[in-house]
Amino acid sequence: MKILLIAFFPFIFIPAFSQSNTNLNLWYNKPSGETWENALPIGNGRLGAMIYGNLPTEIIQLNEGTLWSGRPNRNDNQAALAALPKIRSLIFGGQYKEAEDLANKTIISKKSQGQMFEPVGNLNLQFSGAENYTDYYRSLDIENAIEKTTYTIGDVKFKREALASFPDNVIVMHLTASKAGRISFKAFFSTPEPNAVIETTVSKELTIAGTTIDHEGVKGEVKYKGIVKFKLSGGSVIANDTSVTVKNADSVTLYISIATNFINYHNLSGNENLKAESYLNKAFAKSFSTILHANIQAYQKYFNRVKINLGKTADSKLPTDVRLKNFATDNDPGFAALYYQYGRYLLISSSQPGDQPATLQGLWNNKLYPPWDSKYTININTEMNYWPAEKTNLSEMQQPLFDMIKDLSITGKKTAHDMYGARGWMAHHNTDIWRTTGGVDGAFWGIWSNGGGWLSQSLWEHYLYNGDKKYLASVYPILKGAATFYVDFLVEDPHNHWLVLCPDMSPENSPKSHQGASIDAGTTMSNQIVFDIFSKTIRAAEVLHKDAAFVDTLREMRSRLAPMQIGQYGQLQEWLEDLDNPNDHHRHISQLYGLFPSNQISPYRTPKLYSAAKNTLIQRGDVSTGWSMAWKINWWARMLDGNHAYKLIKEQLSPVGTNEGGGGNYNNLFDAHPPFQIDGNFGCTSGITEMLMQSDDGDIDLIPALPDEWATGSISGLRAIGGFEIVDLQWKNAKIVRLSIKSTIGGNLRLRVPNSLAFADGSKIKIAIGNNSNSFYQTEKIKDPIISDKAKITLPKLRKTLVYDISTKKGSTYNLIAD
Ligand code: FUC
Repeated sequence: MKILLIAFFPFIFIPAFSQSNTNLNLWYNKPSGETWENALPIGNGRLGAMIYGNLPTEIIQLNEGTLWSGRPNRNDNQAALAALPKIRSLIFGGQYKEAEDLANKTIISKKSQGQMFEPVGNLNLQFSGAENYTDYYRSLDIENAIEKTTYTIGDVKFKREALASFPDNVIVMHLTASKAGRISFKAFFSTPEPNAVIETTVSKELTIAGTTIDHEGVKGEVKYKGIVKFKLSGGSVIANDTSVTVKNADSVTLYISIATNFINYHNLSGNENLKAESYLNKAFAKSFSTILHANIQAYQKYFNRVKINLGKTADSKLPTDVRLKNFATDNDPGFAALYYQYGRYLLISSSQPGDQPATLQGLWNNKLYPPWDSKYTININTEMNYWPAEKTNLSEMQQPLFDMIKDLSITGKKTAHDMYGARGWMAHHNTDIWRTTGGVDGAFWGIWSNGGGWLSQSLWEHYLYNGDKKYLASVYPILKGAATFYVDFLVEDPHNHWLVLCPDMSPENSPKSHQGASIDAGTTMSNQIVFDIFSKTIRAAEVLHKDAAFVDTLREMRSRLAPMQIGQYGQLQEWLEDLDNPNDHHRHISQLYGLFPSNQISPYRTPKLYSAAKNTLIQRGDVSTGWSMAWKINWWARMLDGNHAYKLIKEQLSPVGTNEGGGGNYNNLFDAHPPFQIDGNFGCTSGITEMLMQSDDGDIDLIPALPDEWATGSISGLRAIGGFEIVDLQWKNAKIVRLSIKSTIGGNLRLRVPNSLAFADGSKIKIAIGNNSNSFYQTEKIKDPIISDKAKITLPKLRKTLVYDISTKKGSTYNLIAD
């Protein structure tokens, strides 16, 4: 029969993934206790909760994405424009300290330094007689987006299940027991919010309501309302003043609804009471099982698009906290795959269309004064949050980011105008729910004008993945606005006559020669960002047949930008002058923006710069804060060095506190700066993708950076630019054995692979020649670097690859096998 099947259906592709999505559980055999970072996150984009799984008192820590301190406000400093000529001349004259002092007075905001993402509080469930329990287990099943806690007391087995429903807009917890009448608890709220009022209603609901706090001179005006309603089978429910008591129930479902008066960044006229009630009433009519099944379906629509299998070892049977401890020494490829998918779970859970983008902590914060306000740091952190979105097939999750960029293009227009006398729009290095765009935190950090230039590139990236010209036309004005700001803000540097930003800085680093100041002109990252936003705007205008004169201006100005430079230590210079210290281990390596996420530095097109980027990576070292290590995984993947990328994954996936110098993970696999910052989670998911597939350098490069540990594996569902989808990729001993790619737009498919492939019917594939004709794969010409006489540059020795061209039709799938 086998022979017969092979004879008649030689080209059937059997999906290899039936085995791969097992074990997508974070699980533990002890409760969270006091530690928030032990609790497990659930979220539906707007509502977030951390489930502690505690006994005798369960804690459900609650968040709502629009619950922020403050009210609509702006934080520009109107003194900037008048001071600009003086600041510029101080910088060009080398008087950095004086320039920074003046910038502190005139550019840095004297108002809000950004508002804070706030918690609602904790819903506590105090179970009577639950001090002594056995058989304890809690888990977060990221394949089904559900948290479960189970335990036994005496002869009764108890179970709690919690989810944040995408379609039903509520958080639900379902409590069951193996014997009737055994569920009894008291439910009550506790909260750090000082203005909260906690009550019960005649319908025996428990409510929390209030207005958020004032912060840095901005009055708190976000009103919120939370309602918990209890559905019992058996038993009774009694409402006291500020608590609800459930007695002797067979099962209980808690429906938790929260809403605020927030409509958008300039409108707080919503009715939090009506919204919270309406979500609640609609959901309460449904059973837990109806809500559960609808939720799994809604969630899996996104989650199931990508499946990954990197292999499995005995460690996969261990609790998650133990796997985390062992990861540095054990071979546990399944743990890396779990962490990878957890990143996708977290993005789906914290960034849904119509809601707010993922903050520094995604959607999860329990503090009234969270680290860095749990807002948006846009000189790396927010961008990193969205790196996995397109390539791991979660394109829709970018929508909240796109909405924020659109808002910023409006608020940031006034900032560009008032502070810099420029057209277009800009943002400094932070923003918040009010879309503030002023400079904050002091000149050392805040004199950075690339928030708009960097963020808006994701609008172009989205087009590269979907090829939708109507969409491109709708976002083109935002791209154009970001480019226009630079057209007006760039100035000629008097020494080299390049066009540079001034004032400028390289995120949060300073060269020794600047007496502690970071302020400068024409830093490498800024030059790269301006180059990219100009190039992308030019290409967008060309696709849309628009703005020929503006395109000419951008081309002309782009040609006058400073080239990248290789300094005396063979490093890619961070600043216009050769000021890098080879012993500097600063967490930001902003000049490597050009290597990733940008594609200006390439092993094939710019080998000298590529080699310099490698020297910089080595000089800066590996261990650092969480997000910095996550960025390094992406960089080493671009270096085509899978083993070095894997070393960083090991360093990142270690218990917090293990590495001297920072980073690590908490038991719930929240990435640690420390403290918790979610960018590291997302950055790692992006990095692992880059190890398996890259599509930014003129082709689709498959398994470009495999570590030895992942010599055999498979992945399905990744997206590449030009609308290609990796339907199935399987490799063995670091060679591709099967590959199936769907073309959703058509056009030339250029593949770079480690071994020779043929079509599944045995026919040959054309070896690629010349430029890739696919318009989505065009790369920009990069100026030759200026190289210091002292620099030693060793050109890279690249692995051998084969490059193929397949001309594809929209909607067709191409099946390839090892030849
Ligand atoms: C930037 C980084 C810090 C931190 C903060 C939220 O300022 O330099 O390390 O991640 O953002």
